[in-house]
Amino acid sequence: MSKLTALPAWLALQRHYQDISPLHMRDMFKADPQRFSRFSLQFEDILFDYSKNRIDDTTLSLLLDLAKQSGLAEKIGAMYSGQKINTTEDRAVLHIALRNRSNRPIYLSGRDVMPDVNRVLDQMRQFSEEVRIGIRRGYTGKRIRDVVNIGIGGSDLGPYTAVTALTPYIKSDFRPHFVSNVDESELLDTLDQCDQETTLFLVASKTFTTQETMTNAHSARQWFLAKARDEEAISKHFVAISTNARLVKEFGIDLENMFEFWDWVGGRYSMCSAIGLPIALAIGMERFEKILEGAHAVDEHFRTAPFERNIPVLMGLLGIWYNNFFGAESHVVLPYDHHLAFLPTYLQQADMESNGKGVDKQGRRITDYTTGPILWGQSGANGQHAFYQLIHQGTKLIPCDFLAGAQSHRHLGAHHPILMSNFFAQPEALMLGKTLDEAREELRKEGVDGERLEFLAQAKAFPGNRPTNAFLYRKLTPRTLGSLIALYEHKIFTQGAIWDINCFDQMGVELGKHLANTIQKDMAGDASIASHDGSTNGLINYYKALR
Ligand code: G6Q
Repeated sequence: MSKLTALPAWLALQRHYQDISPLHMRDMFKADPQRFSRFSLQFEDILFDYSKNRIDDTTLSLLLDLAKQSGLAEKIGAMYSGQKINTTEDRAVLHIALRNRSNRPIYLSGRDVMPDVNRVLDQMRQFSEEVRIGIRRGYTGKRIRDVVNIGIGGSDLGPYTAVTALTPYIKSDFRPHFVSNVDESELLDTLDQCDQETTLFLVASKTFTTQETMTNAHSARQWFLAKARDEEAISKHFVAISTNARLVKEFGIDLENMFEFWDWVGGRYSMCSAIGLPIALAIGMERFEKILEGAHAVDEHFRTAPFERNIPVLMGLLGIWYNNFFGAESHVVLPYDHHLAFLPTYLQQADMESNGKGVDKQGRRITDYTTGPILWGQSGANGQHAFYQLIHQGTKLIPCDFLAGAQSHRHLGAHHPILMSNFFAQPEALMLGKTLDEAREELRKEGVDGERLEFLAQAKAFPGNRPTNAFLYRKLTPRTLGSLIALYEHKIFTQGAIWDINCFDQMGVELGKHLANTIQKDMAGDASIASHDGSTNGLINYYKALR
């Protein structure tokens, strides 16, 4: 038995689950008119309503006991004080330093990291302003119009999500692009829209060794030189965002044009580092700093708020309640805010790469509890016309997060109120459901009776009692975006701390990379391959015949 499942709070939660699981939230709301005010919290203008969860006061107090007994407070302290909590890679985890607007010293091995953080922020400010106002121009003197970020995973998803989320703040004569996939279609489709004289490439790679990114960067360089015909011009059109100065130099990028970050910034936690340069270019450095401010405010909340009023802690605990006691396997994120359409994809990496682990921090295989959920989602209302059926009436329990802004950036007739009516209706429907009697009554009114009525009533009844969280904020501003991202980051941390796993490595992505390198060699020539398993040999040989 693991240490976690032997904790008194864990055992008490197992027993408590037997009491809670037969209860319906419909009845809990009827019995307690104060349920919403007791189970909701506000952080700045973000309202977090968690009252539509299958919990009561005892559940919460047992979950909070679990947090305490798992040493969550000490683990938060260890992260904020620069301890090397990423033990497999022997690294500290200090994305909180990237947005430490208080400038309070944060020490890593006795050295304050803040001067380095501030130096790179200054460099980003100067560069992005010079590009935006046209001081820094292309090799023929024309203004930069297209910025192409070449990066993948953590060096792509964060800035892409932020730039998409903050579309209303982008200068109209500025076009951001993101190329991540090694499939040439993505790079070529992007380059078709660009002109060498007015395009700036940001090669974003922490290691500067990633195969996809380096392949795309070399092809972009060739495309650029085909017109510019002068290697000197590269410095005006290529910059690097990396921790690896040696390889940046070897690529031919002047170190003056390198934006540094550090090994204590995990790829999927790097949006607030120099990896955010495309965001600063798109919306301006001042607004980029608003993202940092929003994230910092949540970092302080996570660090200082008592657990019972700590939103990321509660988000994490609620997830654990469903994941480990109800057996829920997935978690869905549903933004009713079109500009956040990419958030579920971003969170997929943040959550699944962090908490998709099967070994605990002592290096033991985890056998008696489950870790990170499958995270998925899509913007509302689109999902309603696609997969919500399964959430409402399927046999699986899928906890949901709904997010929406009370105000939209642009206005058109009744569009936004209609969107919001759906944002309110779906969690209500998921919670209330529709009883068999209600379904029968509706059918009777429609003139259906007898066996047909009973048959249809079964299909039309909804069990309800499906848990949802709602996040309602004023408007999707840079600050709000920063706060939302940090809330989820710390939720992930909370869960990883309780599951006793390392959220900050990603060994699981290595095996495929390694095999791809071997296979690339096997793909040369037409000779038939026999060195892999039967299926892989068969596929490679069929590919050789078709290509
Ligand atoms: C994120 C992962 C991974 C990484 C990419 C890109 O946490 O480590 O998604 O960001 O593999 O790596 P580079 O930035 O080194 O190219």
